[in-house]
Amino acid sequence: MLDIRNGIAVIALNNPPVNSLCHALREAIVQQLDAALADATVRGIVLTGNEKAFSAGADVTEFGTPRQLQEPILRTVIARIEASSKPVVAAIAGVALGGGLELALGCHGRVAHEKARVGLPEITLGLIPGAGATQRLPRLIGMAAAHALMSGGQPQGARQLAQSGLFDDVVAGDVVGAAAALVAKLAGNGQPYPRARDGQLDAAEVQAAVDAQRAKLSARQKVQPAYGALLDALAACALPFDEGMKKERELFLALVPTTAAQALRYQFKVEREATKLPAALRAPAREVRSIAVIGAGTMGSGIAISALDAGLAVLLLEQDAAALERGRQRIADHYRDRVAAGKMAAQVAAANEARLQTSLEWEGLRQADLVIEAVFEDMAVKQEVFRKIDAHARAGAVLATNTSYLDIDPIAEATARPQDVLGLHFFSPANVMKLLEVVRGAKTAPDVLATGMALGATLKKMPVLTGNAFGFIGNRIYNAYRRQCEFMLEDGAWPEDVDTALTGLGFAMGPFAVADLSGLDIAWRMRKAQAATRDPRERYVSILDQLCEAGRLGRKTGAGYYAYVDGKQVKTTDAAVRDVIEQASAQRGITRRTLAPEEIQRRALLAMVNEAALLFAEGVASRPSDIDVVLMQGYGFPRWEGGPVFWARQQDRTQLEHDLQRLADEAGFGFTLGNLDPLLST
Ligand code: 3H9
Repeated sequence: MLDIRNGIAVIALNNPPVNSLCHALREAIVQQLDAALADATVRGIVLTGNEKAFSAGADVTEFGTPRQLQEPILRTVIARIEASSKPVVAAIAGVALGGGLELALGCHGRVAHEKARVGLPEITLGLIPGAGATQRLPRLIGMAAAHALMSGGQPQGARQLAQSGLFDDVVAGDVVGAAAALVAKLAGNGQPYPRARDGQLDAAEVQAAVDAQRAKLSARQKVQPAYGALLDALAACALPFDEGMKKERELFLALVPTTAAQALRYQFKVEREATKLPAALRAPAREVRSIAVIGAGTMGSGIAISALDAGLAVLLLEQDAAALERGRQRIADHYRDRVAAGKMAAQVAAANEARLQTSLEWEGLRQADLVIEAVFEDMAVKQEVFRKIDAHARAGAVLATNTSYLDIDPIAEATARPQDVLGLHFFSPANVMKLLEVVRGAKTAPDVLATGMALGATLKKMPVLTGNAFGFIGNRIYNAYRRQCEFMLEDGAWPEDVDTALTGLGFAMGPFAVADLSGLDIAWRMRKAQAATRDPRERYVSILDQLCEAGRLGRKTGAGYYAYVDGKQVKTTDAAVRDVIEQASAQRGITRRTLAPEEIQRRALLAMVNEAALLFAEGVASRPSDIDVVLMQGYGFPRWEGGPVFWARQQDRTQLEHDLQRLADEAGFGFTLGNLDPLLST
């Protein structure tokens, strides 16, 4: 049934939750359009969605399936709208993303609500827009603005784009009413309806804009096929419109099956899954409106900022007045810098800061719904803190430890309420990093776990459930990866060989540059603590210990694996470090050899896959894909590689097993080989 208001048909897209343009919705649009065109009482058409979404674009679950190609495909729907004998205006509220925005671009006019957000996020899925945006948008808003929207992939506010030429109007109130008024105007003015495809572009300017952008492609963009393809599609704006459309289609279809696009679609799916607890563990969360953070160091202050930004009341507690003052100042500086950089309105920053209380007294804990400890990483210290928390927190409060390695059960047992205790492992800087490992102890109650996951969502983080095992998911895999990289130093590589190979794979930094940045002494302290229980038959690489003994603790001391001059890393390993590494090789009886980047990359990935298999078998991760989410969100694993589990699934199985066996042989005593079956078949 057509909804006709004063001679104008309103077609409202209806495919909850976000109006993704699945086949059934595409068919429904065409049917309604045909009905409106056939109805003599209808002068024109408003195409709209609902408050939350005009449309989030193509249905990503259809990609790579026959449904995606089944007529009417989105291009057909848009062409029908564009050729309509009655004017069609898009009324946009909520989000208009990807194919959703392309649908609006095919209309004869566009009216947006000022709070609407529009964008072309295809690049984040390893694709380019495939329903005409690469050809229509530059003709409407120019090459540079169109390229920025497509290559950035981030949605923009309609108000920001009000002057761009994308919208005919941006309104504060009734968007459908404003669109209807535009329809009436277009229907009555006797002029041809405006079409984005008719915009004029100068061929030489198109080429110059594309050349300029191609020269700016970063190394990370060059390894992802979509960035180059986007420029090829934009270059086709120099061709007649229909030829340009043909070129866009070819490029889009070629990208859909690439490994990068599959990996990015996989990440889209598994990131949403990871935030949901497995069915058996679901329970209603406890309410959290105020939190107390114990420890005002970098981590504690970061957690406090994250909670303040999310609208929670925060009590920051310290035992030392000077440390508390430093924490308070760090938070104040953060807000001052955000405002100065134009990233936060002064009123918002002031309101956030006003919700912060600081204290040296434990009594204040009584008001907190959730208490989180971020003190020194030492079992005895943490247990002592938890005894105090237990004495002061109100009954029913959730008690969290922000440990990155320690067993949370003895920490929970320091209280009389272990069922209320869980781990919340934030990553530094805690107000920036999205990953939050939510650690389940032996006695953690389901509603406490649910509260941890819900807090993650409140803080706009990616909460992932993990079992209580040394290093949880992330640090455990990272340790296995780093250990393998140390083996490669002994085998013949220099730190820069390993780091360059891994940044070549897409990591933002290699493991040795990361170690220097975070300080080698953290790992050194842990190694010393483990020395007594380490089996001497194990392959143990002592290079890091020797660097620390020589006072090379990383960037902060001006030297670690690398030397630093004026804070800048000297790219090649200096003679002193080469000596240490060569001696380590000689002591193990290894004749050093050159390792090709491909070997370095493969061995690093294999080490991760093996550890993933082990920890999944132990139940530390509840889904294999959670491991990929953790590595991606917390450790800079290249998104377009999908994660170690995704990577392993792309490999030839026989070769993978053969290479893992070799990895085990080379590691020697104590290396456990994981069983790939459960990991790769789940
Ligand atoms: C494209 O359009 C290609 C075209 O150029 C060419 C075509 C030929 N499809 O994120 P949320 C689901 S590519 C299917 O939790 P929020 C999502 O999985 C597409 N499903 O909520 C989730 O399901 P579940 C370009 C989708 O409020 C539920 O909706 N578009 C799609 O935090 C709620 O999502 C994009 O890349 C979809 N397109 O955020 C937009 N979108 O409940 C991607 C969402 O089962 N989407 N779902 O877990 C987003 O950015 C956010 O989902 C959005 C809502 C901002 C819309």
